This record gives sequence, C-alpha cells and structure tokens, in this order.
Amino acid sequence: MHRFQHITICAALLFLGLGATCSRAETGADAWLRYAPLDKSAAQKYSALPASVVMFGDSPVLDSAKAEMIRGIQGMLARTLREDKNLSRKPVIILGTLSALRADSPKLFEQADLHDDGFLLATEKFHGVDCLIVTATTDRGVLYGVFALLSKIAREESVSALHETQQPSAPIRWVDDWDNLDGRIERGYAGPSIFFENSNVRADLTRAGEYARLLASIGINGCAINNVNANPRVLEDSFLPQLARVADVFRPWGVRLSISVDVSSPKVIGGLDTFDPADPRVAEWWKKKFDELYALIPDFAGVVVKADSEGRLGPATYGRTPADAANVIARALAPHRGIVFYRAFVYNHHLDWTNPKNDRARAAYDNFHPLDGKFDDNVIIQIKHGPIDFQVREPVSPLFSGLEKTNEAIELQVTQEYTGQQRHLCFLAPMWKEVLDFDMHAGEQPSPVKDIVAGKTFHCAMGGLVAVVNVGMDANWLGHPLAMANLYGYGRLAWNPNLDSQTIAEEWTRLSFGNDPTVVQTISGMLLASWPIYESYTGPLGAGTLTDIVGAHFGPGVESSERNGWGQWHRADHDGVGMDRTAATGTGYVDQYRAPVAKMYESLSTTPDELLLFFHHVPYTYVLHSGKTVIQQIYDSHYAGAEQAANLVQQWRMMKGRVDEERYAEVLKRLEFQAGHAIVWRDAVCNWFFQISGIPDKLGRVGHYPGRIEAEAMQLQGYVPFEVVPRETASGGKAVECAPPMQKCSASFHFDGAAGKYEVDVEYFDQNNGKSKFRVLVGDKVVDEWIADDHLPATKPGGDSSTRRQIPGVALRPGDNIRVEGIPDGEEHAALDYIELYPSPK
Ligand code: GCV
Repeated sequence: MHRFQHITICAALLFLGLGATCSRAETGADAWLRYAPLDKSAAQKYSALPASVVMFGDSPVLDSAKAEMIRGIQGMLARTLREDKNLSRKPVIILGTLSALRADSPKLFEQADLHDDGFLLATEKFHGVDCLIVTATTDRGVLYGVFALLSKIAREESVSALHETQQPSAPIRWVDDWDNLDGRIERGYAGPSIFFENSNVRADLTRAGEYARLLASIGINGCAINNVNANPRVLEDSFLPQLARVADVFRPWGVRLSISVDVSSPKVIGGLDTFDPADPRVAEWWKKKFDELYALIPDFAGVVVKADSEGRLGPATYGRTPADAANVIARALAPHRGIVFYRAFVYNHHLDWTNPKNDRARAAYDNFHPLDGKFDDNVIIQIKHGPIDFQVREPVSPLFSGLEKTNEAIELQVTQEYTGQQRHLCFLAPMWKEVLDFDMHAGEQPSPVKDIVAGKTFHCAMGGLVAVVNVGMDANWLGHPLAMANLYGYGRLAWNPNLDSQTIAEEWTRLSFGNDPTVVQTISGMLLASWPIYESYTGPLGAGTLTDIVGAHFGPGVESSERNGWGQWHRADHDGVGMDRTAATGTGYVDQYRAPVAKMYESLSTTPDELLLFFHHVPYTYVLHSGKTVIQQIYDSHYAGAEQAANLVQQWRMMKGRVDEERYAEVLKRLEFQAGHAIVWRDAVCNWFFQISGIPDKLGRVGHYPGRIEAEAMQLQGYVPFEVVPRETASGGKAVECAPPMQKCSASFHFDGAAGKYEVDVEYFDQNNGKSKFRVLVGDKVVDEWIADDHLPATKPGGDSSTRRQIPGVALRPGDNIRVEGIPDGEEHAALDYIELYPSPK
C-alpha cells in the first residue's frame, strides 16, 4: 500500500477509536519525522487549529516550510490544510519572515528579539483575526519554526496559547560525513554513501535531499559530504558541477554544502610543483579554484581540512604551520564569505612508545595553542571533544581553553566508531552533555565548553558544533533503529546545549515511537542507561575503549594499543595500569588545563574514578573513591555491564505489540547481539587483566564458567582446535574450526546435568568472508539451525566475530548427546568457541 494511503486509512481508524487495529509498517526512514496519526482524544486538542496556511514571501526554503506544514498536519490529524494566497476573516496559519509580516503589519511583535536562525511561534491577532504565526528573521528560521510546531503536535503538546521564541546557541551547527567518492564510508555502519557512487556523485540524490530535510528539522545548517581523508579529485574542474547538484538538493532545506579538501591539491590536481602555502602560486590556485566553485554554488559554505595527521600531507612538509595552511585557503574563500574548518586532530602516529614522556593527548594543544591569534577570521579550529579520539570516556580537550583569539568548534561523533558501531546501543547525549557543561575555568566567570565554542567566553565571532554522522543507504540511516537518537540528540544539543538528556531522549522516543507512556518510559530509560552500560564492559576507569585499535575498533583487543606508535596507551603491566599524565611525574599533559582543572587532575585524591587511568598509573590494588580496588572494579563493572546489557533485551521485549513489528524485530536482533558480545567483552577484558595482574576476582567469576563446555574439549569429528589471537578473545584461548578439505564437521558431548529445560547458548564466529551453516541437535532432534551471515567487521575468528546464539527451552536429560554441526563456507570455517547451558528461565 502507498504510504500516504496507509496513513490516511490509519488516521481514519484512529478517529473511529479503532487505533489498536492499526499498526504501521515502518522502515525507520522517516526517523523522527513520522507524523504518525494521533489518536482521537489527542487529535481533539488541535480541533481549533486553522484550516488554511498563508505564506508571506517566496523562496525554496519557504516552500519547504509550507509543504512540511501541510504534510505534518495531514499525517497527524488527517486534515488537508488549504493554501490561501490572501488573508480572509478566518483564522489561518501564517508563515513568513518578520520583515515580510511587518511590511503588512508594522507593529507586529515589536518586542521580539529574533536574530540568526531563531524563530517565534505565536498565537496572535493579525488584521484582527486569530492566527498561528511562525516567523523568524530568515526563511531558514521560518522552516525551523514549522518543524518545532509540528514536533509539539506530534508530542501532543498544546499549541493553543503560544508565544515561544527559540534562538540557537551558536551559528555553526554542522555535520561531517566521511563518505569516499567510491561510495564507501570511513567508519560508516549503515550501507554505502547517499552522496557518491563509482567515483561520482550519485545520479539519484533523493536520499541526500531527505537527509537535508532531517538535518533541517533539528536545526543543522551545514554539511560536509566527503571524508576528511579527502580525495583531491573533489576539487577537479569536472567534479564541481557534480557538487552543485548536491547543493541543489540541500538548498530547499537551508543546509549549506561544504566539502573536505586535501591541502596538497594544488600539486596533485593543480599541476603545480608545490603545495607550500607560502608560495604565491599556491595562493593563486586556491583563489581561482574557489572563484570557479562559487560561480557554480553561490551559497557554498566552505571547507574542512585534515592535514599532517594519520599520513595526510600538510604544511609541515614545507616547515609551515597549520595557520599558514588554513589562512591561504581562508583568504581564497573570504571574498565569498566561505569558511575553513581546520581540524586540531594533528598528531604523530609514529610516537616512540618506549619514552614515558611521550603522549598523544598533548598533541592538539601543543600544535595549536602557540598559534592562537594567528588564524584569519574565517577560520574555525575544529576540536575533537577529547584529546585522544572519541573514546567511550575521555576528559575534555584542554585546547578549548587554550585558544582565546581563535574561533572554535567542538567535534562530536554520532557514528559510533568506538562505541559499538550501531551494533551496541549507546546513546551519547549524556556524554556530550558532560563535555559541553564542563567548566574549563578559563576566567573569573564559569566557562563551560558550550559557551566557549559558541564564541561567548572569548568573544569570538564564529563557532559552534560539528558532528561526524556517516548515515548510509540503509533505509533507517544509521543501521540500529535506536541509533538515530544520537543524531537527533546532537542536533538538539547543537541548538540548545542546556537541554537535558532525559528531555532529549523522551522527545525522540515520542517522535519516533509514539506517545504511549510505557513506550516513552521504557525506551528513553534504555537510552539513558546505555552509555554507562557500554562503558562498563568496554573501557574501565578512563583507560580508553579497550578495543582493537589497529583493527576495526569494534571487539575487545586490550593489548592492541600497546607497543606501537598510535599513542592510545593504557600502560598496563604486571604491577599496575594507567597513563601518568601528571606534571609531577608524568607527561605533563595535566598542565595544559587552566589551574583549577589541572589541580583536580594532578592529584589522585581529586581525580574522579571514571578518569583515574587516563591521568594516573596506579597499582591494581589501589583503592578507588568507591572503596573498591582497581582490579576488582574492572571485574565487577564488566560483569555488571554484561548483565545490564542482557537486561536491555528484557526491557525491549516489553515493547512487543506496543511498537511496530519491523523496528521491534530489528532492535531485538541488535540487542541480542549486544548482550552476547558484552559477554565476549567481559571475558576478554577480565581474563586479560587477570593474566597480567595475577590477582583473582574476589567473587570467583573470572576464569570460572559454570555450564560452559569448551568446543576443544568436546568430541570432535572433522573440527580441529586452534589458538585464537589475541587469546583472550576466545574462551580458554582456543576454538575449533572446520577447515578445508572438510565440508562438514561436528562437536559433541554428553549432558550430565539434571533433567529439565535449558537455554543452550552457542558461541561461534561469524566472519564476513563466508556464510557457514550451523545445526544443533539433541540426540537426533534438531533444536536449532542458522546461517552465520551477519556483516561483522571481521575476516577471522576473534573478538570482532564472536557471536552468541541463544536457544531457549531445550529439554535435556542426563546422558543426552548434544551435537553442533558446522558447514564451512569460503574463508569462514564454521569456527566454534563453546556451549553454555543454563536452566530455564535463565
Ligand atoms: C577519518 C580516527 C578514525 C579515522 C578518522 C580519524 C579522523 O582515527 O579511526 O577513521 O579518519 O579519526 O578523525 O580524522
């Protein structure tokens, strides 16, 4: 059925009080703009809403605003707003800028304090008639006002006596997408690019337009569409008209196009023998390039630059500074009012790990603080929120208070690179709130990061927030249906960083899943609990995400950060763990903060437990503020986290029948994966620390797994044991595989427990280079079978591929033969780690 028809029929049923019979098929594509039909009593609240809309002015953005208004009311209230050209004696909804309305009614809203993209929603008499007015200083503000009004209705808030002004906190509210021109996305977890395909801009940009609409609905006004590891081709003459097509689909939504550029472009595609920013030919090249670009895209917003970082070329090639590189580009953009976002993510990834004074966390401040005041006015330094790289917990970057005469923007990450890659639920608004609210003590008055980046603290002209998003062609944009709460949360915080996480979580849940109080409470509760849960089994006490940092950044890989130049060290050895970053005995990083903050982190006694290992190297027996030792906290938090992850599944199950089947099933699948993977994480991290510290878990859990039967201890036919690397990513360090020439293998054992019903959990490895088949039999009876065809970021058995299959309610009697059969496929050898049995219910 056509979606529109479905909505109309649904709305009709709801009006007849037959809502329960109406369930919507949902792909997640509508995100928080579902405009789902309100039930009869809720819809009643809006019976006085005017029946027509009048627009003052004419522009593509205003057209979007009007169309959105009509679409939203149609979806939610099953009413078709009439489009009137002129006012009549009847109430209307009026859309238009304040100047357009005042041309008609000069004294309207005389007290209104509106600027930039802010808007006003008001019920007001216009020419003596009651009207609902959405106004702003810009067309874009009017569009934002329409989205805000529709959001209120979707959340069943009253709109009958409105007088509400909203102003964005900062002028820059951008997103960066790390899409490559070949259509792949760096750190993208939801399908290929919506912008590029086969080294060109997609012929069909429908999704790009829909993305712009989503962005506009949360107040985002700029989008850089290609990877910061930029392909110079993006600036080739032949490519520019393709970029103009993207700008065209963005424009009706007030989203300005930006691109990432490579500083070596003048040489690589420009035919010069240099890209030295001090060379006049290079300056001239940039100037000509942007003149050309602006001729095609007059509202082009500017560029993002990653240089001298992770192998990218940069001004250091010529002994020049980031300021030299930023300014040469900025001067070419300035006549067009374009801006440069120069990323502070400049560091040496070949650091000498044997030198205890080396510290990657120092890099942004060391590189940029000395350049404060040397950047042109249209340069913004884009600073990752923490000094390392989007770890599950980091302190705030000291660079925020290290630049007083330079525009700044904070860079956040919606795409969950280090926080579960949209396979694990991890709602990041609470983390971002902590960062934005953190007081940098940069003067007499409180100076939270949110004020600094908004330009308020140091009186900078420009600044704001940027987030790396990486939506893909998957219908639901980010893969995990609940991950969209992060994009929504980012937009809401960029608009108003004073919102609290709970408000954001509830708003998003209402808009995405409806207003059923049980649904709102359950889903928002799950969201709010999810970051601490994820942290508790992946990154204890500020040690950083203990993932495979030289691989996919997904599963556990505790040792991977050590003994290499990447500098994500946690320095765990036999005696203790943590990076000493103090001024007294460590790398001196602490001194990059202003005195009160430095003082807090310098001392063990005032460093918060959750950041202890980021700042200090301590023995495993060190006692935390909580009263636990470090090692016991590592064990306890991992066990608690895995349990809470399992609990998320139970909570979600309560949503059955209360939310649509499609998203219910998709979320359930992902939460079940997460619960299994949390156990993989728990065991890997706990065993690794047990091995290195030699200190047992007081509660006797680590290394003891009742009900677990290792595959290598089973009776094997065709399967062969092998060592998994790193060893902690498989139980007992080993698994079994069905390698060629075998075409089918089995592993079996005799059950020796009490008769009853059991949950049989099978831990196997699901790689992305084959689709093995598994079958579990009790005696001759098949109790489950499946294909290992997930798309995990793994080509070998280990922490990235380890997956749990739960088979509930299996009847077992003593002596029963339990057999797992594996049929390998391609490079995937149906590898098996263990089986675990729990009496039902688990
Ligand atoms: C786009 C991390 C990521 C990289 C990313 C880089 C950056 O290192 O793993 O994929 O590159 O950050 O932010 O530039």
